[in-house]
Amino acid sequence: MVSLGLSRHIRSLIRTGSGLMIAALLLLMTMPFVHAQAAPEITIVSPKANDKITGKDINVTMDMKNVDNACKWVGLPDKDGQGHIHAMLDGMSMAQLTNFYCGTNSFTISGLGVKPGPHTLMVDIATNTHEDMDKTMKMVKFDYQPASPQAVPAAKKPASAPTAKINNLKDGAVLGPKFNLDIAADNFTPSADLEGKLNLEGYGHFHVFVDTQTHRLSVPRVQVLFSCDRVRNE
Ligand SMILES: [Cu+2]
Repeated sequence: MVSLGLSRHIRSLIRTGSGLMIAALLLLMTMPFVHAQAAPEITIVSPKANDKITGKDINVTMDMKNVDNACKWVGLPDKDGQGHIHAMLDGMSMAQLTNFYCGTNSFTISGLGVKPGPHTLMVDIATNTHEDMDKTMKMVKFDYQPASPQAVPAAKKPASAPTAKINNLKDGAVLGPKFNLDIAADNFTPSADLEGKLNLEGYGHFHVFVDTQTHRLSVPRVQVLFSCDRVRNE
């Protein structure tokens, strides 16, 4: 009988190394088909290559695929299919990060401190813990020619070292699931428009972390990171 002979043959193969491989193959063939998570993708819709931008600021629109970019995921542990946008102007490091963007496919980069002439915008998708997904990186070169270039303000040398303080939260307060944060700073002017531009004494922005003892961005598992100037500054 052919079938008997075949099964005896398979049994004898299974006793050998090659038989183990066949057994593994048979097991794989009987497993339900599992869809792999489609890779996140980003494309820059505007500006287009070599566009001349004559407005005050740089408006950016993107198309994103296979990523849920809701702001509520930012800072949580990494999860496939979740992430947000990192945008960098004329560089590829944290120093040129104009900001991160979530919950939207468009954003505006302030023209403050951007010199007229050619510039390169890079965008990529970052994981919840702000790790760049290098394979998603896209770039576009454009010509920035505003009617009136915006120079950065004069540096403000602080009288003493800048300090930040949290005004509205007490140690041990029970909060959630959402809470507002009221931060103030002395000897410091927060400016989102200067983010990712050259350092300017007396100016900067806030980073906010929850559930971490570290303030180094390279350390993974930072729970929440926001950077902005939309806080009360007294
Ligand atoms: Cu990020």
